[in-house]
Amino acid sequence: MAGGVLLTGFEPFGGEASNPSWTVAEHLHGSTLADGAPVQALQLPCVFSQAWPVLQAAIAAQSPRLVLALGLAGTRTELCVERVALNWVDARIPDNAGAQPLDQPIVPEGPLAWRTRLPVKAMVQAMRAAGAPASVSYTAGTFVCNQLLFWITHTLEQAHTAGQPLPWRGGFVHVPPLPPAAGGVDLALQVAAVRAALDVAWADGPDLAQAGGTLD
Ligand code: PCA
Repeated sequence: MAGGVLLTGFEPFGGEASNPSWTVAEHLHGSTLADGAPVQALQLPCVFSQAWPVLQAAIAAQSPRLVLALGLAGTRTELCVERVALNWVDARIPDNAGAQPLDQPIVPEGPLAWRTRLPVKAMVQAMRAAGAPASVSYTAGTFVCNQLLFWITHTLEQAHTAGQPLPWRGGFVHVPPLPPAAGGVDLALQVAAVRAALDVAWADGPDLAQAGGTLD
């Protein structure tokens, strides 16, 4: 599995019975990308103190070349490729261990935000080509998902700042609910979209130089 793709999803949280982010990741477990790279799926606890340590241990054990974390954004209606992670936590609800950190940095000495180096616009284009609604997002929220993306990007940017080659590449995609939830996107479509985005991320080409962003 060394050199492959590590695709994570989260366990259910907030009293829900399931989490589509894990359902999608699970469907891709054991598959291979267009150029043959194996995909390994891993479920992460929705716990502030555990999500990154569990992912870190899997990275150490599996030495993936690409890490893509998925999480549910229950009120979104598109797959959202996250561009930035904020160095900030403000939990609206307790995590699965009952922790509810309010208004605090994740890494007190760190920068306010990091960006992912994955080609987010090209990934969105691939998702749309697969027939799924998708867009670039500029906020991953202030809960466990944002914290995980912050640790992913913080780790990579520290290597970059130290002049080291990146040990792996990583990013985050928020998925919408599944039907029949309002705004739900079909499981097959979500799976196809994530797979298409993985192919693009794996290829490691330049991002699309096209207009994007938001004005609101
Ligand atoms: N979504 C939450 C945490 C776990 C998940 O799937 C979030 O967006 O932070």
